[in-house]
Amino acid sequence: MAQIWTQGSERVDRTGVGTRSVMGAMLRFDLAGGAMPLITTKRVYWKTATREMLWFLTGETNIRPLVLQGVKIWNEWPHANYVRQTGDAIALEDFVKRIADDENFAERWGDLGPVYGKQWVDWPTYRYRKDGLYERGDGINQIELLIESLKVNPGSRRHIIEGWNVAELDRMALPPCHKTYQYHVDGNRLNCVLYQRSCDVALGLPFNLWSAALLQRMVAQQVDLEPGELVWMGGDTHLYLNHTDLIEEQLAREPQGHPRLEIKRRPPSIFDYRIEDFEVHGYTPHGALKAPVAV
Ligand code: DHF
Ligand code: TMP
Repeated sequence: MAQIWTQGSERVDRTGVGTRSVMGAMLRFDLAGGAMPLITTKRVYWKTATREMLWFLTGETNIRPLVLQGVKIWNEWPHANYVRQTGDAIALEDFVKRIADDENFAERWGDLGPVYGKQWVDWPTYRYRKDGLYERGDGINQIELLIESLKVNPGSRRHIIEGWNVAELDRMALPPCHKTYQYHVDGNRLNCVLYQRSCDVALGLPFNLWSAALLQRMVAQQVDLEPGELVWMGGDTHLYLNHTDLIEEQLAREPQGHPRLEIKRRPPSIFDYRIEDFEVHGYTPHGALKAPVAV
């Protein structure tokens, strides 16, 4: 944060808010012993991030299941889309209430398009027919294939989950930010590199780090490996100019404590984890800090 804030170059971004940004950044975390990259200089809602990760793994792309759990982090984008398309300037809270109360409305207006969940567990394929036309083939479950390849061929350099489906980007509310996860078996340890093309360091990154480590822990548990290193790599790594108060407050605070994640059960598959399976120990963060999200 300090490096971006003092040395980043100012640029106009898609949202019009403006950022200070560096291109190319790396963070490394050792997850041995259950350690987690859970930020302590502000309270991070790790259960919210966990619910989002479990939602990705269901293949769901509609915000309704999140809304029904009180998770608000994806609400702005379907709302903005609704307002743009209908011209109805409904308030965000009223829109979200309708998503919760009206299943048909949610089906029409709550979907983010083929984002993470869809690409991870049901990447679309096409089959060419003899007449030269093509039809839908079976979707590819990248998560299931990852677990299989880690078990059968641990030494592989192809353990990848990819969100960047070029053919479908134009139908996504937001093209994937945490777009590529690559896993790597080193002895009995499972390492991971995450490539994030675009990173909102104040709001997005705390969630992204937690979630990447969480997924790594779940995958490791499923293939009977110990958690290894998480290497995070950022493309455009930025701070929004309207996050100044949060940034200065966070930079004035000292990190405190060493949070650890306990997974209380070994579910039968990667798709069977529930929120109750996760418990965090030793998390004594500084207070929460609010900042507006750039839409
Ligand atoms: N757009 C932008 N500009 N930045 C993002 O981080 C971002 N993240 C997305 C979608 N689009 C985005 C999905 N993930 C929050 C955290 C993660 C997230 C979206 C939003 C967020 O607002 N966090 C607040 C509130 C948390 C809460 O209400 O539970 C936080 O203080 O962490
Ligand atoms: P962009 O598509 O123009 O790059 O805008 C996406 C913004 O959302 C950008 O600020 C990065 C941020 N973001 C994250 O940092 N983490 C996430 O997980 C998501 C979905 C978005």
